[in-house]
Amino acid sequence: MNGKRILTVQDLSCVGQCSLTVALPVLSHYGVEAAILPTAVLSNHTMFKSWSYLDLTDEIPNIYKVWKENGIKFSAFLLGYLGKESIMALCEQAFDEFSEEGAPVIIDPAFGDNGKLYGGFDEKYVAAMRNLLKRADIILPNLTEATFLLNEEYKTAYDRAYVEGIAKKLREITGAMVVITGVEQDGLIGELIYDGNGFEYVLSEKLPKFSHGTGDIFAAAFTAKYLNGSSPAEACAVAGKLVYDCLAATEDWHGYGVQFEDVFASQIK
Ligand code: PXL
Repeated sequence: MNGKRILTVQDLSCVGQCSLTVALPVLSHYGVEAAILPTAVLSNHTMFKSWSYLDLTDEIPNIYKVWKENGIKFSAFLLGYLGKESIMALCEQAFDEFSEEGAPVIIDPAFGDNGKLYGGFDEKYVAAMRNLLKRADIILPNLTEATFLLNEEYKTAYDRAYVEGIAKKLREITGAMVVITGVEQDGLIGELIYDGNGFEYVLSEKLPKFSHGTGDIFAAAFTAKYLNGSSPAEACAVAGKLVYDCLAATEDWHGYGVQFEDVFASQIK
């Protein structure tokens, strides 16, 4: 294999840019070949008032059978919105059967934001994700997901000791490098990275804007940069800047995600 071929496992939401519809263009933009395993097909993401949902759990074993016949392997895995607990055992099977040697597993738990679970998720899903994260080399929870995973109180006003305590506990239960996203300090926003040694913050200006799908953009850009040799802090800085630029390029919240196309188009000389 020339470059890195990553398998990204996430839902395919037909409308409202998130998950695979952002992971694919972002991974490609940063030079990583992306293969996909769609976990479900939705009419649109779950922040619209209603959605249809086709769970693909039953199809995945058929896909795996043929991947095996064709000797397909991956040099990394990026997991996002999985949707159902039944997909998690299938992800573990993929790590066992389709990994090249040393292929890193990067998991964004992708089940909540702003102190709440996304529609359709419950404590059972969170518990299953807590278990799956033990297979990860790097985890990318936002602060909401981090607190649900630990059964801790979600706070919007906090100090360094609070987030560093959370990062430490997540490291204890998963053994992974912990990258907590959406961390706010002194009016800035960014990530706290904890690899079991020191704490590293990657912070920059916060825009007074919110859009769903930005976590998926962050995860894809972070992963591509990391796979291409950037340190976790460098990968966070690039991914954070991309999210900032995308939010800046997007009008107010409209349900359709951020306009990353404008950002990428403006970079083409
Ligand atoms: O961006 C996270 C996400 C991914 N997939 C689906 C979602 C959401 C957030 O709401 O609904 C289907």
